[in-house]
Amino acid sequence: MTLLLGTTTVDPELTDDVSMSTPDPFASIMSITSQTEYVQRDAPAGQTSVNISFAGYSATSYADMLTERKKRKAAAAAAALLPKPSLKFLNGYTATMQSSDPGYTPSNGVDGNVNNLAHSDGPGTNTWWQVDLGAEHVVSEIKLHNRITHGCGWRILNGACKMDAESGPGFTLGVSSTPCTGTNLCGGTVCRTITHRSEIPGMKVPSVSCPANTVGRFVYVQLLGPNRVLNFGEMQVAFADYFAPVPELPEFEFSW
Ligand SMILES: [Ca+2]
Repeated sequence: MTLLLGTTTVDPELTDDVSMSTPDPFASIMSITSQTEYVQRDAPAGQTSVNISFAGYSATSYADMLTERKKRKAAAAAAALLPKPSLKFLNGYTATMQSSDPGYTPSNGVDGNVNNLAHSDGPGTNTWWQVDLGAEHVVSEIKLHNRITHGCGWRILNGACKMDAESGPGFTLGVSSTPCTGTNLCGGTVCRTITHRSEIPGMKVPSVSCPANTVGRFVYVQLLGPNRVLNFGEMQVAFADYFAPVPELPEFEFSW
């Protein structure tokens, strides 16, 4: 069986009838394709269905694909109308740390208590802590509740609890689609790098805004450079559901 399929200038927005009768899926495809360009494909003998996909979504009919596309656009439109997300405590989310003092687990950074500490197990290089939001989200704001006891909040700028210098290697707050690992710099978007005492008066870290449309699954604090001890009380994050952009025209892929 030889089949001719059109692959360009298809606009499903112009085809509102998603319940079109499709006794023959090939005929359905033919009915929605243009006449401007064709590719020739050979279907296996006896094959009676074709798989259609676009933007990572697979469907067994054009109607399914169109329904999914409309669902995505509606969800994205609804999300755009939601109020700006506010900072949330992250109880229940999973936190991990480059190293952890047994008495101060990474989960102390997301237990809703700004006073108890997540604490690295001694100094490390590019020491990090991160929380896993479970899926990609749009992250708009990060609030790190630093340790402010015994002068040890200054560790977030340099290696020592007591800090005489005005500045140090400092730290970053950021968002990434991939987790921080080893002694590497964490990836993704750095929302802010802080290196100077004046930026954290009284050792208190201000709320940090991320660039518009910052998307990621992991939110992290990372101390830059070697010999760094991380200790802080809690992280709060403002985030919203993420909807992948919907292409203006679907990019069809056909397979048998
Ligand atoms: Ca805590």
